Amino acid sequence: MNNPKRYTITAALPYANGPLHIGHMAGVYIPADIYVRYLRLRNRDVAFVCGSDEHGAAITLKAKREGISPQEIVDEFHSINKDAFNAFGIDFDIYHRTSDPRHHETAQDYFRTLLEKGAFDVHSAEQYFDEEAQQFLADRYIMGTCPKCGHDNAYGDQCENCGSTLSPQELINPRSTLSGTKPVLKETSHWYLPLDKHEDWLRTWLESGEIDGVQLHDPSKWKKQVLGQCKSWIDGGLQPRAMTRDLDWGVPVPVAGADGKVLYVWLDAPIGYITATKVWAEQNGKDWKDYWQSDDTKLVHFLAKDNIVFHCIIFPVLLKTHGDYILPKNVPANEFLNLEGKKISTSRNWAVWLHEYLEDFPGKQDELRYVLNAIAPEFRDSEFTWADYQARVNNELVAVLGNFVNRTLVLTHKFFDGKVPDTTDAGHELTKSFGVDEAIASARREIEESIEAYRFRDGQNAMMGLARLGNKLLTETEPWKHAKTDLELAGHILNVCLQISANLAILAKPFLPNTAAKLAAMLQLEEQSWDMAGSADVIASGHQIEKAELLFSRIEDEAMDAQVEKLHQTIEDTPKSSHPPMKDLIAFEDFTKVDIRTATIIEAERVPKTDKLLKIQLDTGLDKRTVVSGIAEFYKPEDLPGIKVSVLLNLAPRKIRGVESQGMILMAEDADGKLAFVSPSEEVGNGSTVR
Ligand code: B3M
Ligand code: ZN
Repeated sequence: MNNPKRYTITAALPYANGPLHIGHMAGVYIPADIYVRYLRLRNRDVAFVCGSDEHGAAITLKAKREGISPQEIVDEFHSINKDAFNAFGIDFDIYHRTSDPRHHETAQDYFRTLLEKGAFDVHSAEQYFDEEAQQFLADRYIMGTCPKCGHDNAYGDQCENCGSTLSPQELINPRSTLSGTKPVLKETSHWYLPLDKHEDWLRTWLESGEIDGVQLHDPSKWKKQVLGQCKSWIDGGLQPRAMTRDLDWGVPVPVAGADGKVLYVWLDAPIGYITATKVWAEQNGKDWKDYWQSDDTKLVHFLAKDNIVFHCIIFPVLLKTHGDYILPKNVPANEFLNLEGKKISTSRNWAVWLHEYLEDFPGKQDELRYVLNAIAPEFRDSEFTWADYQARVNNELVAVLGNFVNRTLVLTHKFFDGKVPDTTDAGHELTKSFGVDEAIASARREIEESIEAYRFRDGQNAMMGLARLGNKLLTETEPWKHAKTDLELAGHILNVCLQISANLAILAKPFLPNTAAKLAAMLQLEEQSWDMAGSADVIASGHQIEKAELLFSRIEDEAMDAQVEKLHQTIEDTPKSSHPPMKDLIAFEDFTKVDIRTATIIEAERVPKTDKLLKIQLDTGLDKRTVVSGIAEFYKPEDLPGIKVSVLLNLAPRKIRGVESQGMILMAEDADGKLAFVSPSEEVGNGSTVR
C-alpha cells in the first residue's frame, strides 16, 4: 500500500485542571510521540497537534471550590502541562488551548454548519435546577445518595464509591453543590445529536472500513479491544446525546436566544484538534484543510480507553455530518496503567506526577520514557512499580545500552586514539557467527513494522535487541585482549561495535531522543537519517569520534525507597489539597443552638498511650473545665498554656479514652489536614460569645 501523502496525528487534550502523571504519558503521549518522531525520520509530512481541554464542569467545580475563576485554573495548568510535555520531549507541532478565542470561533462555526445540515434535534427535557443559584446543574454539580450502594456523596454522573454510571435523577436526596439546596426539575431545551440514526453506517465503517463502498481504513489494523468497545456500544443501542449544556463556562452556543448555554465539552474538545491545526498551519505557511479535508491524509487519534467512544463514535458522526472532513484511519487507544498495585487516582494523590519526577530525577527523562514505553498498556492494563523502574534502568539501559556504547568508545580511544579502525578479512571470520549484518538490518525492519502497527513496545525491544547483541559480541570476543597480540583484529571488532552504536544512534531516536542525540554527538555523526540505519557501514574508517560520556547512571535503592515512601505517605493524608464540599444549608435557628465562647488554655498534657490526644484545662470565663482534643501531632503540651481559643461549650460531654471531655476546641483544618486554633484577633475576655 502506498504511504499516505500526509499525517494528522492528535493526542487527547488533557483537562487543564490538574498536572499530568505517568498514566497519561504511558497511555497517550509517549506512544504518539514515538509514532510522530518515526514518521518525521521517514520524511513524512506530519501535523502533530494537542492542547489543553479547558472547558467542562470539572473545571468550573474546582474553581468554585478554590474560590478562583476557571480561567485562573486553566492558565495555571496549561502552562504546567505544556512545560512537562516539553521537558519529556513530546514534540507537538502545536500545544493549543480551548479557551482561546480562535477555538471558540472555530467551534462555533463548526456548530453552525452542523445546524445548517440539520445535524441536531432540539428537544426539551426536565433537568435539575438550583433555585437559589438560579442555574441549571451539570451532572457533576449534583450530589446525593447512590441508589446502588448507598454512598452519600455520589455525583450526578457517577458514584466514585461503587463505580456505577448514574444519571442525576437516580440520586436519592439530591442536593446542589452550589447552594446545598434540593434542586428542582425544570424544563430546558438542548441540541441533541441523534446517535441512534447513525448506528448503521458507524457499524459498517468500524467493522469493514467502508462507507458507501469506499474503503476508508483497514479494520484488521485496529486494536481488537478498540473495535470491541465500539461494537458493544453500538450493540447496546446508541442514544441521542445532548450537545449543549446550561453552564456559564465554555464555548457559547452561537444561536440567538441560547444565552447561558455552551457547547458540550465533548463537542468542543475534539474540534480543538482542528483549531490547533489551523493555528499551526497559519504560522507555518501550510493549508490546514490539507490535514483535515483531504482523502490522502491519514488521521490517527492517540488516547486512552476511556475516550474511545468519543473518538470512534461521536466525533466521527460530527465529522461525517459536517461533510468536508475525513474520518480517522486508526484509533490505537491504550488501556490503563496502574501504580504499585492500585489504580492511579488523582484525587487520592496515588500517582507519579511528571513535574515531581523532573525534580526528583533531573535529566532522566529518557529513563522514564523508556520504562513507560516498555510497560505501556498497549493491549491490557499494566503496572508501574518503582522496583521495576529501577530494574529496567539498571539492567537494561545502564548494563546493556550504556555499557555497550561506553566500552566501545573507551576502547576505541584507548587503542586507536578515537579513530574508527578498519575492518579486516580475518576479523570478519571471527565476528561472522554473531550475525551482525542481518541483526542490524532486521532491527531496522522490525522497528519500522512495529511502529507502523502501533506496537511501540516491540519496536523498542528490537532496538534494545541490537544493543544486547553488541554487548554480547564485545564480551565474547574480548578485543582488549586481542589488542596486545593482534591490533588489527581488535580494530575489526571495534569497527563492528561502532557500526552497531551508530545504528543505535539512529534507531533509538523515536524512543529515546536525548540519548540518541548524545550518542550521535559522541560518534560525531553529522547526519542521522533513517535511511542510513540498517547497514553495518554507517561510519567510515578513520572517522574521529568524541570521548565517551556515560549515557545512563544507576538508580540506587535509596531513591526508590524514597519514592515508595512518598507515595504511601501522601495517600495517608488524603484528601489532598481539596476541601470537603459545603454541607447542606441550615436555618439560622439551627446556628443559634450552638454556644461558642472564647477561652484560655491553662494547662495541657498528653492522654497516655495515644498519639493524637491532649487533655486540656480551659478557663472559659464561666468555669474551668477539661476538654480532650486531637491536636498532639501539631502542638506540644508545654507550648499551649496562655493560648486563646474558641470552644464549643454546649456539646454534650463525652468520655474519650477514659477522660470526660466537656466541650470542644474549634480548629481550622486545611486541605492537607494541618490544624490551627481559631483565636480572637484582638484581646477579648474569656467567655465572650462567638457568633
Ligand atoms: N480532556 C478527557 C480526558 O482527558 C478529555 C480528552 C479530550 S480529547 C478531545 O480524559
Ligand atoms: Zn455507589
